[in-house]
Amino acid sequence: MLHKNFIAGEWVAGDASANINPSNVNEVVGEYARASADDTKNAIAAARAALPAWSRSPILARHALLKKTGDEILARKEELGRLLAREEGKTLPEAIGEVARAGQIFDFFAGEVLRLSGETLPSVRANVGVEITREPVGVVGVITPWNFPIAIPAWKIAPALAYGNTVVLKPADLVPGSAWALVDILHRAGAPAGVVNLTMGRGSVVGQTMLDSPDVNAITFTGSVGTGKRVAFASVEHNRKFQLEMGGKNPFVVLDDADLSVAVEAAANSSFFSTGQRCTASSRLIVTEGIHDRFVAALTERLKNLVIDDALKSGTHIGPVVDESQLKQDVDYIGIGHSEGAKLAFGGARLERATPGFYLQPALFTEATNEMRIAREEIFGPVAAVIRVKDYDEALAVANDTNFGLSSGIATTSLKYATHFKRNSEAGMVMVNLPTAGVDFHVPFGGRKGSSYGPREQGRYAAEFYTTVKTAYTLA
Ligand code: UN1
Repeated sequence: MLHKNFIAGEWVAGDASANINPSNVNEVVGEYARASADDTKNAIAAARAALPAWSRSPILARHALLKKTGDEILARKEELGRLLAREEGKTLPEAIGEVARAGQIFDFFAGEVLRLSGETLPSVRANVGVEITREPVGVVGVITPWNFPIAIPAWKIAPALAYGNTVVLKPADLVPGSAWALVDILHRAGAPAGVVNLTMGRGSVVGQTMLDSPDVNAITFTGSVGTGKRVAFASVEHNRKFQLEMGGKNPFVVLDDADLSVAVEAAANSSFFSTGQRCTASSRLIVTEGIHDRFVAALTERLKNLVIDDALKSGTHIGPVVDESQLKQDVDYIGIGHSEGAKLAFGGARLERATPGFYLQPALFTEATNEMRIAREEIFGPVAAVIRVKDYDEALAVANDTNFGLSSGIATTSLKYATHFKRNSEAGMVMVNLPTAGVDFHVPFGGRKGSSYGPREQGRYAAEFYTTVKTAYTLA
């Protein structure tokens, strides 16, 4: 069966592309239609046509749609988790967790619909009142990456709909399956025709058509720095609102006074779980010299015990890399680390498993410096570098010496250092004795510097992006 695009309330066929399982490249997860530029234009026109009614729809209609969608996602989390693990390669427990997160996000925004509010206040002029309300932005283009095939579409679409916008979703070409399932659920949960549209396919066709359209009022994007810049330039041209979540080069600091097992667990999770394919992953482990050798020895032991195998196999800790070109990038960076003089303390080899897939051993470098490319450029794979520092002050300076600023972490038992780090780390999200990745769904998400642009996503802060403020004055 061909999984079609969804435009103006209809399933629309297109050129088929095979969705391949990275744990077993002989297995086709499904056939998915690629949208053309015309399909994308039709989807944008449908979203525009649906906007007046949806933006004024009763809050109970919006609440019901989001609630029903969240309920179905949660009820089907095992099955949708399997689909997600098969198309993306994260382990089944990670995938089920991601699906649950998507369901909870819809649930959260179903609640937010019932709490929409504004402000009324007196004017500085006599007998004049002021009302401040939030209105939808309009047609929102949603462009999502391959590494969170359902959670990221959910955390963009749920607030978009809650605040009365209509949507055109372009999921990453590598993982259309979870996005298709999500749109199918929204459709059956009662989304009126045109309110949610799905255009799968290539960035150069679907994404570019969205960027060029004067009818797209806002674009929310998660992905690479390069594509993010293109979204930004095109959006400025059209006076369009945009929000970007891009790369990270997130530091995880380990101080002499850290609880070693807490530090090792958080570092292993930050750097290697989900195959290191998270923008919140930590690829720089900044370790003070008193604990350095013990930390490296314990982390290496931990890595030896990790099972890298088929994402669906029980007992697998780390699934495959998502595809051939990402694998090549990871392996290239391991070569670059070598040639820059870092020492490969563990891993980095390609692995053979029962099925042909993109299996890579986690790679841990030591003796790295913060100037090396492996410490400055986002790799987006299971590759991390330990940087040895003298003390906390140097650790903080190295942690902040990066073009990125998404998340950061510190392992310490000192309240003084934990407090200082929370205040002085130049990142949007700071974790104490916790992994840099793996965030809650009800609080703001986002970074600073080269990582992000525009308002935060998720939680109540999502309203900043998905609404525009109106100030109305009335003479009494
Ligand atoms: C997480 O760490 O829980 O693309 C979420 C990404 C991020 C999401 C990370 N936008 O990896």
